[in-house]
Amino acid sequence: MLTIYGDKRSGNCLKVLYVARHLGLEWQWVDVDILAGESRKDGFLRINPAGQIPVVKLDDGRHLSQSGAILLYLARGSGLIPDDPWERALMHQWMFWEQYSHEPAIAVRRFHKLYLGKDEDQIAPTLLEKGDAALDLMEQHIASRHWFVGSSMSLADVVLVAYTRLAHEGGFDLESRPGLERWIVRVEGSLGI
Ligand SMILES: N[C@@H](CCC(=O)N[C@@H](CS)C(=O)NCC(=O)O)C(=O)O
Repeated sequence: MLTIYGDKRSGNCLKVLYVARHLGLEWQWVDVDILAGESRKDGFLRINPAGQIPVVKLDDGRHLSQSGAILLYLARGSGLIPDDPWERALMHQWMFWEQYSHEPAIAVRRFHKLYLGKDEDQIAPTLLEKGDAALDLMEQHIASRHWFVGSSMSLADVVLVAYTRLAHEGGFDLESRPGLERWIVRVEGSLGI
């Protein structure tokens, strides 16, 4: 059975849960409280020296971290990864973009507001600018499409939806982005969330 170490408020951890459920894997969840410093304790650092969640433990005892690496491993051979090399490359393109240009603004702003309870004036304004730019780029891409890549849901949709569907908790406006709102409902429906 797969063991997922995570926090159910974390989009990066939820990505793993969404895919495990979608693929019908057997899994168990172990809560890790990052605010209490649990991911930085010796026991946890032995399974991920980077001190971060999510981490999964495989049946044979091996551990894997980084949500993108975990998803690519779990979803190997499934319909979530396109067979076509070009579409697969486009999926990777969106996954890498999410980690560098989306999550560091949208998830981090949400973390400041939701986890740390900061007021607007205590949060760097660049996070809002960068997050809005990411959401605008997504809206432009998805407005005329059903899925980010190709003709069915892929890991690109899964990683992008995780924090986009929670972006309002970071103070981002989704109502002015109707293509994104329609896509979120579509992906949530397919993932059963
Ligand atoms: N790129 C990593 C990011 C992991 C990450 O930032 N995890 C956060 C929770 S969402 C964490 O563990 N923070 C605690 C810490 O860094 O001490 C991934 O996608 O898995």
